[in-house]
Amino acid sequence: MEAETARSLPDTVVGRTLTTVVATISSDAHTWNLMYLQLLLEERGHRVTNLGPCTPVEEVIESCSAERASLLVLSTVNGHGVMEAPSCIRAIRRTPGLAGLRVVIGGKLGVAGPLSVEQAKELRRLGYDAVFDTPDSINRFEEFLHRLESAHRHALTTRR
Ligand code: B12
Repeated sequence: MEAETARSLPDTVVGRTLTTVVATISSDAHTWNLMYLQLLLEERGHRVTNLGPCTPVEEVIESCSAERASLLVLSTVNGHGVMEAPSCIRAIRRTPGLAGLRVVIGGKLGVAGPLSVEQAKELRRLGYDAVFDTPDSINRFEEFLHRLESAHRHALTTRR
């Protein structure tokens, strides 16, 4: 019965489990940030595909489409994020089938500390659902996840 219900959903939701992809931008070679996020998501019971460092945007798109992911978590710390993030989200939002994908980005996006309010706002305008690059980013991300998990649980129970 549970499997039937899950198959009829538009995304891969089983109970409160989200199907997630963790990736970075194509220039970024840092890996422990990705491992950290993978473990955080797995500890909350979510499925994670970690694409590793220097991820080409084409691979991110391919993986999110193939996995029918609900959430893409982009992490970048090398300081190039602020430059690469716009083209990345434009390519994702242009892709048929990924309109409903939640996409967040975080880490150390620039080289001068956290982004300005305007820079973060511009990234959200381009299509990111949230931008996390302040010292309290993990707490804010967990609050975001909590809201997303509740919304998915609600969607599942109302479709039964
Ligand atoms: C190890 C390291 C490297 C290693 C990486 C090896 C590897 N396999 O990962 C090597 C030597 C390859 C490297 C290279 C470079 N690095 Co480096 N590196 C580091 C270092 C020392 C530690 C990074 C780390 O592993 N941290 C542990 C993880 C768990 O923490 P984290 O990355 O900070 O992530 C946390 C948060 O940022 C946040 N977070 C991250 N992503 C996301 C995403 C979301 C959604 C959320 C909610 C939160 C979040 O949560 C994580 C847990 O708290 C940092 C300095 C430091 N102490 O942080 C510099 C640092 C990241 N590197 C830096 C730089 C500049 C470089 C180089 C450009 C240096 C150079 N001139 O060549 C290159 C870039 C290479 C490339 N192509 O990307 C700078 C970035 C500057 C900036 N953004 O302002 C840093 C901050 C050093 C510094 N103070 O200048 N680096």
